[in-house]
Amino acid sequence: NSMLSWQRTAFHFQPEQNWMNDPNGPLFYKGWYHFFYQYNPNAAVWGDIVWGHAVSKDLIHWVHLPLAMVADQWYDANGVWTGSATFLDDGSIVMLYTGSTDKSVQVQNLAYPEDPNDPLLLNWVKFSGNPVLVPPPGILPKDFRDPTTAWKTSEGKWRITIGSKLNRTGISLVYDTTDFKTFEKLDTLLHRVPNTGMWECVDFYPVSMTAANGLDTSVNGPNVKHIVKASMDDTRIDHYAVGTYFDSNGTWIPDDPTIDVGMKASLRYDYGKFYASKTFYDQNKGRRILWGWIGESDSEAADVQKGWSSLQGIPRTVVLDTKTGKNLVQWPVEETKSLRLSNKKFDIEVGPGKVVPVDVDSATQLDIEAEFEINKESLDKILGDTSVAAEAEEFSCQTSGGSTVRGALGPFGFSVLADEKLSEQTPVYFYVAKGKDSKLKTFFCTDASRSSYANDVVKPIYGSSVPVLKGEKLTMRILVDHSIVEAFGQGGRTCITSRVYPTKAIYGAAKLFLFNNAVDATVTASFKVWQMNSAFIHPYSEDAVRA
Ligand code: DQQ
Repeated sequence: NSMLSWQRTAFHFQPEQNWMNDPNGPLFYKGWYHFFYQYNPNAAVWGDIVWGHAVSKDLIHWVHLPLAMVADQWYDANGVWTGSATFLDDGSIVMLYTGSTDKSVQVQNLAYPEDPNDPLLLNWVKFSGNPVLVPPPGILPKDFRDPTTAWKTSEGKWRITIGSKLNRTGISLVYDTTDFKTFEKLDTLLHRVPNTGMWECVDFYPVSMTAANGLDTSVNGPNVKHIVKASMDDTRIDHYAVGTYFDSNGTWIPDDPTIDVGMKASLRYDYGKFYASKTFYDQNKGRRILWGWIGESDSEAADVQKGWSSLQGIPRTVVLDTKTGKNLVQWPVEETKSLRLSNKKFDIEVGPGKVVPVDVDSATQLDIEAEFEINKESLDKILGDTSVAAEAEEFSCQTSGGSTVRGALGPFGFSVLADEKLSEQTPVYFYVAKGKDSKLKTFFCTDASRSSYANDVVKPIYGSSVPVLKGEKLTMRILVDHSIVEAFGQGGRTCITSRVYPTKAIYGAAKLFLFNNAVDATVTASFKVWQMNSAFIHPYSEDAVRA
């Protein structure tokens, strides 16, 4: 539908049409990044799920390939669901995925490439002995899905984990195997957290406490922490926690039990729209990369009308924040920069209550990197002024009213996808609040409440607090791509992805503004804005995949 066609993105991965959800089995093989995904070839809504497939040399420019796996067996007749890839010691690939059987029982199946010499991995063979795992005693038939990439035990076996639940307790089962055909269930669970419901798409991987590179999934030892991530079926949020893994019995415990996986206060990959994510180790560049499914925030009717639904977020490198030791940092893969066209540099002082148009030609495809500094006089004045109320304890992006509610030290940031009159806009901003201890706490938010005149759209205010260490300036990066805004606060400590559907701020009418809604503070913003090229995702042809 041409009325809505501006919503299609220019540099985010999406199929040519119809529905997409979870990322599946990402890997790098013989010079190509492979991306598989949950796909409905028949409609723009979930159903008839098979594996879509695409390849890229750089994680940005993709070529669509024929479907990798379809629902052609009794053990996946109701859907070829989410799965993960593992590289065996000889460099060959095994894929484990969930099948929803002809009776809608969730089972795990094994598949492998038909021709290991084919860099495109076009054809997949399903193991004749499938399924390789059925729900164990005590687990309901519809609560057993999404096997992880396998990692090595110290005994040299392979180990995987699979999400489930027991009543309202989210759990992750553990199995050991040597051949991916027969499995031995451990008596222990990787982890369990009461009152979190079904755990989908569990992810488990090591991160370095000292180095900036990523770690292959089997790496363990001193200076290594382990991340457990689970996608909460009830809330549709990807929660993670940092902790310690015990190889001897396949268990894991969080560093801080008060922010255990899935608890309300626990960490999230992203405080906006972001779900069913999965990481993989990129042996090509020694990094761990995170893919996340970005669904729509419009109505199903609108998706049907436009003929497609969902995007994938720009792949992000993920590492432990070695400065805090407590959270991950995520950042768009470096290849994203290859799309940057002309840039403009700005240094602007913005007084309290001011809005400044930023002179960039077109504002539908942007990469913005910005640094903010609150004027020292304003800061000292507020910190010394006892009449400025402590509010850090109460403030939250979601409930404190959004970007129009003015505090002493914020909000300030950018309004993206805004029309000339700011009747539609999506502000991405910092809010700095004084606490009862007279210390400052910083929040990073995106306010979609005025993002669109459309009335069939969810328009949330998203965000969270963000750690700011002594001496650090406030920094943000924003990727804007027609109907998606991905925001990275403080180098990727807090990330917020929003889907927005402006009706006026489209094509040439989309503008960029800098604003400072603080009552007392003057801020200086130093930033660069790049126009972003399109990634021109290609349909499959011999030419398109010629190396
Ligand atoms: N999507 C898949 C399941 C998974 C869910 C089905 C998460 O395997 O649990 O499309 O979005």
